[in-house]
Amino acid sequence: MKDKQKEEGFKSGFVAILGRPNVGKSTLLNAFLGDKVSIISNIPQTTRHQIRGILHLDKAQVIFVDTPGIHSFKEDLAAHLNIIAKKSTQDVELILYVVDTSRCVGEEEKKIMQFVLASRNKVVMALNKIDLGGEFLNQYMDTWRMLLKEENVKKDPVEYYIPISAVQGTKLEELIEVIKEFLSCDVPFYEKDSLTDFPLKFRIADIIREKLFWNLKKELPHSLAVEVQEIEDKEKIYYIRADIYVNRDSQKKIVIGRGGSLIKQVGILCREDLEILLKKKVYLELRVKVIKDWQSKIRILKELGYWWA
Ligand SMILES: Nc1nc2c(ncn2[C@@H]2O[C@H](COP(=O)(O)OP(=O)(O)OP(=O)(O)O)[C@@H](O)[C@H]2O)c(=O)[nH]1
Ligand SMILES: [Mg+2]
Repeated sequence: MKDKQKEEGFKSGFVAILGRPNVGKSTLLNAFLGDKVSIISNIPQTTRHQIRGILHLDKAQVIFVDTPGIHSFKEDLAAHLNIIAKKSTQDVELILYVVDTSRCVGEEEKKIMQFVLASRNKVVMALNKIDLGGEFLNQYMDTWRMLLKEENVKKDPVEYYIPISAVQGTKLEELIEVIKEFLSCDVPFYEKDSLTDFPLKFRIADIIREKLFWNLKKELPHSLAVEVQEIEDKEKIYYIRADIYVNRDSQKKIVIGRGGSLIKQVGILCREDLEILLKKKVYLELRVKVIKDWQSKIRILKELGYWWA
């Protein structure tokens, strides 16, 4: 069967998209796919899952693995997001290491560089956000090369340094051509029409979380999670019920908003996206629940898909 599927010159493989929070990893994944698989916001730690997006090309299939941004906070959820990100570098052909050239290289970045180097993967460095001027582009390359010297590494694992803009689509075609060089399997892993294997329940929860992120001030998003409790397909309409978890009563008030205004606005935005995703009308019921310290409750982390055992 496999032999039948084999196509002359066909190549496929896995590529982990790795980097600090907020550098544009999910934006890049969506830009590659021309579709929205991973949620985006200007708040660090937006992505909380390992999300696979499948790019189908002529004679090639690339499975991109979007990951939570790596950082050094110690709280429970953050620690798990790091584990998810780091595990994603196992069994991949390539690490697509994304950096933000509009921000200077900080200590956190150096730790990520050390991790990337220690993982012994081949690497392509995507120097993102050049539409903002690329002020620190050279600093990233210099810091990386300095690390190689310090660690006495003779052969640079970064095989290409490519300045890109995920938002504007600059140099993405070139980047894909480069990535194709690293694919090593000769049969596809996924069917031709599949875009992602990210479970629908988590995808819907993430869409709701994205709209909450967009409507809330910086700190609160880290305190909330969304769990989809029910997805019912009633022929002409999807009925979806989801819970929004926060840590405190005061946060619940903020999420609901004055006279329910914020949650209503979030609901409207969610329905627009969900109806595109599900290709049907959607009835969405959102409830806000206070669960003190949900970030350290293993059962909840597992339910949310944030726990990697
Ligand atoms: N100007 C500019 N902004 C970008 C570019 N790529 C991403 N962004 C913005 O950067 C912010 C973060 O983007 P995300 O794609 O959510 O970043 P991420 O790396 O996935 O972040 P985490 O999931 O938190 O790790 C968003 O506001 C994006 O619109 C780019 O090429 N240029
Ligand atoms: Mg992300």
